[in-house]
Amino acid sequence: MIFWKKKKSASNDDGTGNIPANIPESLSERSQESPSEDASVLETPPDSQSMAQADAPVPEVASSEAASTKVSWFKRALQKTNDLLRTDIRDLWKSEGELVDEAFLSNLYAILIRTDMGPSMATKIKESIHDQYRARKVHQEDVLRIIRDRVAESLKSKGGTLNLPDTKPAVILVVGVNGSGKTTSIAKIAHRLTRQGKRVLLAAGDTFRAAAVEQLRIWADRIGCDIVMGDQGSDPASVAFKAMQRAVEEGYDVCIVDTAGRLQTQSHLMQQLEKIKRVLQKHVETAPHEVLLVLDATAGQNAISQAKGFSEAAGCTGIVLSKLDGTAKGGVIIPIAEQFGLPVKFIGIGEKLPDLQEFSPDDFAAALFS
Ligand SMILES: Nc1nc2c(ncn2[C@@H]2O[C@H](COP(=O)(O)OP(=O)(O)O)[C@@H](O)[C@H]2O)c(=O)[nH]1
Ligand SMILES: [Mg+2]
Repeated sequence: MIFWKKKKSASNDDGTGNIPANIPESLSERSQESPSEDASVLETPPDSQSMAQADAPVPEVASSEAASTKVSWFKRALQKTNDLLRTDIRDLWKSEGELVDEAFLSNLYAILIRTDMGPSMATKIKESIHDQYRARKVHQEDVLRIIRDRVAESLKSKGGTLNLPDTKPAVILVVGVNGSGKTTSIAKIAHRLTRQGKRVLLAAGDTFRAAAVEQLRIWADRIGCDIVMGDQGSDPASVAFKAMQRAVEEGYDVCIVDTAGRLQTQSHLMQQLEKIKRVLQKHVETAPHEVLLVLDATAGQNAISQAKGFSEAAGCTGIVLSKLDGTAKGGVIIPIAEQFGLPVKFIGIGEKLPDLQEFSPDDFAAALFS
């Protein structure tokens, strides 16, 4: 078992000179003296080489915008969806006011479905427009307003913040399928909490792949928080145990536990998750205080719906919807919020540390259909 302390310098070099896939860029040339104060370091995205190896999208957003207002933040997140909607909806109007007939309504329905908002929401919107404007002419702004209102209404009370106790340590367990964005989201959450003045300890519970541990270690180093790691292939529950022991003894505010990707059908891995939870509870009876399910917004509605059983089996308490920047189907958050019955705690819109925001239904609806 290795206890990782923040080092003054570190390198990704694995001896071969290769940068492992899927991890933030090398820290070898960066000063780690006071990383949490150096925004430019914290906001630097992973380098293009590791990104290409990971076959993931390169972030398109400028980090300087990260501090802008929440609505514009959501606009960035939903830019692709917003572009699609605006172009397609605009195309419905051949003249200033368009007659609301069957053809118009079914064209509008088809556009809404393309955002992945799901048939139930799209039907509600279609019916609202039908009821209010049947056989009359409707303007584009009125349609957008109705869409926005219905979406905001259905998402109301579907947002939520982290529900952490005042007692130390608060424990967050992060679960989901492979590649959904667990480790990156952990880094973003740890960064957020660290900036709020909390002492955060990470537990590298994905012991299957050495690169997964290394990925989290580099993030920890960059954020300036501590990490507990096990050897590759070691029992993730033992990593969780050591991390919790340390978190309690050394008075950390928050302990965040990373896990390997798993599916509900992999019963041994589901049992392993149960074991991790039991171990956490040995130290803090009420732990884990949050079990966050990370869902990849680009995975498509079916893949996401399949995670419902997993969410129930794993006792999830909230959702992190990652990679909203990479999809024109940002409407997917609507069926997610409806089907899972869980609050959407955060949405992710990029690979950098500030690219995470608490989910706000009103801001989201405003940004999606502005
Ligand atoms: N564009 C984008 N990429 C993301 C986001 N979150 C994670 N990723 C990328 O998705 C890939 C998988 O993420 P990772 O955190 O390793 O997933 P894990 O296997 O669930 O731990 C990596 O290349 C990340 O950089 C996001 O919000 N936006
Ligand atoms: Mg991971």
